[in-house]
Amino acid sequence: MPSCRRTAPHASCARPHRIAFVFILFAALLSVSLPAQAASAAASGTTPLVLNHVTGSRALPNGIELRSGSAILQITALRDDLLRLRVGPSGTLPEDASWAVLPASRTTSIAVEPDSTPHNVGFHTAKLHLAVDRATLALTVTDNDGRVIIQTEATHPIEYHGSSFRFYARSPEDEHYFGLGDKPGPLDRRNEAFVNWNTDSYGWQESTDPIYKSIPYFLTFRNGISGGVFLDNTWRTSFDFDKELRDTWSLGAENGPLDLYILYGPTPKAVVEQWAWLTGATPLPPMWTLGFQQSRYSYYPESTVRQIAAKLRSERIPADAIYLDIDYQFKYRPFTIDPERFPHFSGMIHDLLAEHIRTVLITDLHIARVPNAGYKPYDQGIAGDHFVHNPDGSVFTGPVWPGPSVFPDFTQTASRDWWGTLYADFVHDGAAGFWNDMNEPSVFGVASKTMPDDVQHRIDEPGFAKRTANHLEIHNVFGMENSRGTFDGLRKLAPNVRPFVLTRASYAGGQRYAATWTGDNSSTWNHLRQTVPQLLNLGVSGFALSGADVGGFAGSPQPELLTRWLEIAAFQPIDRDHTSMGTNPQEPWADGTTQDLDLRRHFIETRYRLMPYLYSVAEEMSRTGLPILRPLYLEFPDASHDRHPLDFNNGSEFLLGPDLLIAPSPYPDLLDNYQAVLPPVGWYDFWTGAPVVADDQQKMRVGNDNIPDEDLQITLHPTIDQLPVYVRSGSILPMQPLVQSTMEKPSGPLTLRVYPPSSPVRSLREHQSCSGSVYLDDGISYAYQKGDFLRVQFTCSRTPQGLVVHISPHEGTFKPWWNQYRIEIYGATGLVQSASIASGPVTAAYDSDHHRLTAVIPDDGHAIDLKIVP
Ligand code: NBV
Repeated sequence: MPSCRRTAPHASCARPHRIAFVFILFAALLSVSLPAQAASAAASGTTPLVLNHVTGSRALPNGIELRSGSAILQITALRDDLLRLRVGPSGTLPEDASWAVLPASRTTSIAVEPDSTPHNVGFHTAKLHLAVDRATLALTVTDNDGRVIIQTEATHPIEYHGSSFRFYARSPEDEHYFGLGDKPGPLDRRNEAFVNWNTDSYGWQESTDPIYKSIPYFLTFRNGISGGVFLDNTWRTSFDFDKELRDTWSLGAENGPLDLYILYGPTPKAVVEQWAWLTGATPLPPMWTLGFQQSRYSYYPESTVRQIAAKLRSERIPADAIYLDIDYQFKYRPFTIDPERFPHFSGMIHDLLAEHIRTVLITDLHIARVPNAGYKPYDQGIAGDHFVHNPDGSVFTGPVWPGPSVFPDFTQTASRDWWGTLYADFVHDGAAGFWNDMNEPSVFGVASKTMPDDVQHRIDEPGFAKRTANHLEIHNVFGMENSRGTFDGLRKLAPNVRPFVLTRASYAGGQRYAATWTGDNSSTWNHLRQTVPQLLNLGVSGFALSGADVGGFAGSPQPELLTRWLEIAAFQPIDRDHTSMGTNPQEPWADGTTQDLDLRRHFIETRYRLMPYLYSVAEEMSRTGLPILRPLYLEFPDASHDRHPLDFNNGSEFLLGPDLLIAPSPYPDLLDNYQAVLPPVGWYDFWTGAPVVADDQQKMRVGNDNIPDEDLQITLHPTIDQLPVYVRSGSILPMQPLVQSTMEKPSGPLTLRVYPPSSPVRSLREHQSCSGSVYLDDGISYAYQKGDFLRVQFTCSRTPQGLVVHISPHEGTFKPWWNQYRIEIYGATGLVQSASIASGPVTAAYDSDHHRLTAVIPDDGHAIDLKIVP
């Protein structure tokens, strides 16, 4: 019997030859889950529509149009490396509109060269070849080297069952799949099946699916070569990777368009950058969001919030933000303040700001249905007809935190715009960020946990036909459009301030509006472990700025768990300690020994010392879409001997930006030794500065097929006071003196940690180089877009005389906080003969404990070279 474990029953459970018994066995389930037409097709025994031959074809300037019986298919090239397939089963193509894809990208296309043989019809671009088998409609996309990027299943590539459809493709046994957002489970999606239906999933576990987000997009990886597949369909969609059918992946939807984008790398990085081209990159966040954030459900009254802020400072835990959860509100009504709990709301926010702590407010989307109570969001929303309707035209009401509630119709531009105005008072009060929770949308008291399927949403949006859609179509984009309304509203209210919005639910492309977190995880070791694959998959799915509740939301962590979690999260994009109502205190000083507190502080301090690097990585993210947290395969696609993706230990290792590798134990609660894999480029220990296993490094070379995987492994012994962190040799890492908040100006030089390639400075004879850069701006405004930023590039190169560190002149007008560089050259084995800059010799000190030479040189904005003669 076909298995659809983890998935709601969907059309993929039924191949044509299995349909009869599937219908009998799952009749009850199907009638619940399939859309009306499909269910009635099932009931009446309607034959599925299988698109399996070409009955006509027509070349288009940018692609090809095919007929298969009653169906029309259009395959076009948006770019040389990006194709789009649209299918209309009854002869009309679906509406050309998208919530996810940027209009400018969706409407771009390039000219293609038609290809036709007696067997195939298709076209090619400069990078890709499409061939469609006339006899079977099997589609094959290959690159110029003949490597298959995607190949549909040969006999039944596409099937319709009423309005539901399924698309089947071949899954070679060495192909791997990543993405689909933060769905729990292993990093590699192979052998799993998933459903996309945004769901409030308090207490989710490793096997729970679906959870909060729907990102119907995945990245393929085979032999170091990557592609990407995006099903732009907002209905309930499902993906199966080799689970139902061996050697097959499939995707489908219960309704809506078959609108598929096929991306081609060939590197995984190129795929990630294409995904950002298609759906947008995460915008540059305010710098404070990269600081440590303290939250709980809920800090109140006001005195408690002040105490937490004061304690962060007195315990010298660097921090940038405090979150106020739903209890700050009057009767849980969004956009209100409980006057008894928070008598001096704005004053409190400003007092916290004076302590360099910003306030983030939760603003759920459910508006309390309280007519004639002077509640502006309800009164205005009703007056403007901004709420979602029932089929009979009345306003839909469902219970959530404030009791009976109504829901803004976020698919109408005017209603989103109105929603955005609700933030005016809070912005005026000085709140710095906003948190959109419960936006799946979550509705209490019903088994579905959400709105009824037949609730009516009005689509009134540029690029879309104006129409009414039922909830099944809009559900998965509701949260994204909620966060979009928030983001756009904040842009209007404070045009020169970068908004920070944190959303729980979203859809593909939602990274344009909000950062995200993984919802209500639990305070268990397994959930700590889950954070890494979740955040990595979110990152390649576009959500490059994300976090998991540090310490876990449900339950209370043991002291060691909280310590470990704070250690690991210090290297993750959003570092927010958050917990549920009724749990034990979970701030860094909670429970544990003095050693625990010291360690927790130390790791948060390390994050702040790394802020120049972290912010520079965030800036790269905003230009390219590359995530802050990176899977090893992204940076090292061909590092393993057989070019499988480096997801060793099921993705427990991760990179922070391109240069830092963090290798926590795959089982962080165990004391056993464990193996970590280091891609073969040479590494330094971040903490001690020592080159890693120097002897072995000589064997390590990227892409050397002769290197068995064991040569990339190191054995680590876990202890609570150590988290293995390595720096890629050949990198230059900018770091800063310790501060207690990103609002505090660091005092002293900018440190540049120079990690020369391979062996120690003294013995090096090779001409090899290293590089890095730093990006800085005011951290909060858009002035950087007008040139008020700073970028400096650093390189090091080995010359016959020694080593030269070259620093480029400042680019941009922003004046940094430093006027000196402290250059630390790692891998040194002793004092050097001389160190000099153009104006003369400089002092270089040797520190054997850290295997480094240090020299401090001035920075006046011009280029400067530091020459070291060993
Ligand atoms: O607003 C309360 C919580 C919030 O703390 C949490 O982060 C969200 O994921 N919220 C869910 C609603 C209630 C959860 C039990």
